[in-house]
Amino acid sequence: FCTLLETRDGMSVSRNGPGILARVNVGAVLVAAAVYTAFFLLVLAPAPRIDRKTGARHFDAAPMESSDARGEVASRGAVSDLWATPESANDARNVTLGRRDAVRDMALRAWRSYLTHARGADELKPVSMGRRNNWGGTRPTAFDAIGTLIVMGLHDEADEAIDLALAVDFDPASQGRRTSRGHHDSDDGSRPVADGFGVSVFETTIRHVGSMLSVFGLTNDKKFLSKAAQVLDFLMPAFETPTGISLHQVAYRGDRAMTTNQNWCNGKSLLAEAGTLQLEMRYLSAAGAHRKYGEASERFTDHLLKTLRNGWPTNRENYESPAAPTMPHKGLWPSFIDPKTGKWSGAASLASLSDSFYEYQVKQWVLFGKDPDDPQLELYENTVEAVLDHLLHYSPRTHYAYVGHVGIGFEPTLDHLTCFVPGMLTLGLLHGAHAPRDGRDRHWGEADVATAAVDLAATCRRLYLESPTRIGPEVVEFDANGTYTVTNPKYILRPETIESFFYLYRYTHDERYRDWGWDIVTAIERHCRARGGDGGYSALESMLDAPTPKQTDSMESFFFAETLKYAYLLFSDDSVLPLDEFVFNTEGHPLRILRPGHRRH
Ligand code: DMJ
Repeated sequence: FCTLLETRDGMSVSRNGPGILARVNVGAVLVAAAVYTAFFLLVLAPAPRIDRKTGARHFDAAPMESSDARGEVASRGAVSDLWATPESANDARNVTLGRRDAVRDMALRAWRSYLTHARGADELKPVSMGRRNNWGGTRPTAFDAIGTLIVMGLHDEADEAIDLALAVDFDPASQGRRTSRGHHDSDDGSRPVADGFGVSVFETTIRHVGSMLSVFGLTNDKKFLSKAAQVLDFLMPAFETPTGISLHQVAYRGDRAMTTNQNWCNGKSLLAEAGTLQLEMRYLSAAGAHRKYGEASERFTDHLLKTLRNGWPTNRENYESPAAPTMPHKGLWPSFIDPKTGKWSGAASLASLSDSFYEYQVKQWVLFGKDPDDPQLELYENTVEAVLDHLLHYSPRTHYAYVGHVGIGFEPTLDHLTCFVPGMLTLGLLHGAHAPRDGRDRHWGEADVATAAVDLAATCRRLYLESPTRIGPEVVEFDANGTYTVTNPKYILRPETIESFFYLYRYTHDERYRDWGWDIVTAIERHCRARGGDGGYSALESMLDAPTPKQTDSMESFFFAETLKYAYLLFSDDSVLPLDEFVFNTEGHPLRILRPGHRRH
């Protein structure tokens, strides 16, 4: 694989947009759009080669310029006015508003379908139009939908979502009363969490607590702060470990809490879980609740800093297997941590076991006042240096920029989850995290970081564009020729790509990000809108199976909290949830930056 330095030459970026992709003459495209589109969809859509032995599907990736040109044709070729090439600024604005309203309609239909078929359940089964209680009756769909419905101006719907959310009783003292109340499948009234159900500390913090903190910021109503504290009180037993590093889950038998890590983790906590609670818990304390939440979450940060002071990454004492530490790079943390000893183990990536931990470094720095001496800034700077040094690769010949995994060596794996990285870097740029500062010795500057963000986002875009359904894969592996193989073709309505387009649009105001986002929205509408359903959207078994990929009858709550919200914001003005007033948690819940007068933890 080419290194970053070898392949960076010739690529340029400016604050007004990337210069890496050739644009075609949109006027000419418009004339032939309908014909081209039919032709493109039927004839030119990239067909995977299928390996007869393994069944793996390989893509002979096209050079970047031509793939983008094909994308212009594809994105502008439909009959709907929403694809029309605007002739004036006024037309352009109408197209954008039309797209924004189309996303709002998607949200409204999906929410109504949830209410009709699964009101009060954890999730809607969008195809069979049934209900699924796979989250212990904690109603993540209701919690995750509230903020999106508010932002879209759907206030009656938001009020109903709020009622459903507030009715879930997380009070630890209530849990023992659950069986006598026979509540679990009832749709109305207050009800505790399902008996013995293992509630994920991470998921519940980012979805339920994040939602309540966000609605508190949007409404200034303190009952949402109290609810956030109630949910966290339910979770607090998970922090009772020798190091204070939290465990994966809490379950209540009666009112007795039991905590464990996941079986497959061999007693370890995950970086993405223990390290992605701080934004919410610190915020709750800073907004006026008890200090214990922020303090409990910061024991993890203290441990990070202690590890750094103890000579990490070169001091082998920090590793569980000192003979073979897998993590040689400062700023890239191993994925597992032992909550008893604090020792680290495992490889590093910005994918599933670690992702949001990195996202929360810069977000904590911004949310808690952008103090230049905040250790979160230093952690973030270390991470960005290490990512650009060691994880960011460009495929030879085809020039896909991607963030892989690193353990003993580099692994050329690209996960959809890592498509949040361009957005994270762009947020850092927007807030000046990469600006030159006295006393900082960093060898990657703003222009390098911007190039990385733009190039990574372009790869995420290409993975969508080059798929037969125009939906991006969950995981691909690159080979030495610059070709990639889709190793996990599922699509579970993930938001990361459109999320990054949102940040990049706010930073550059380059309309291409809106066009790219619109392509994703239309692909979701075409393939994920539940067949046989009445408005819900379904995950897909394989994004390779055009023209009718199998729908798996699942609609995760982050489709509301993130995918639809970021799409809506992409087509909204900067004044809607402005990025100098809000920081989005990893579930897309906007936390209002607290002003003086609010106590800070
Ligand atoms: C969301 O729950 C959050 O964004 C989390 O950080 C990662 N995974 C999903 C969305 O893909």
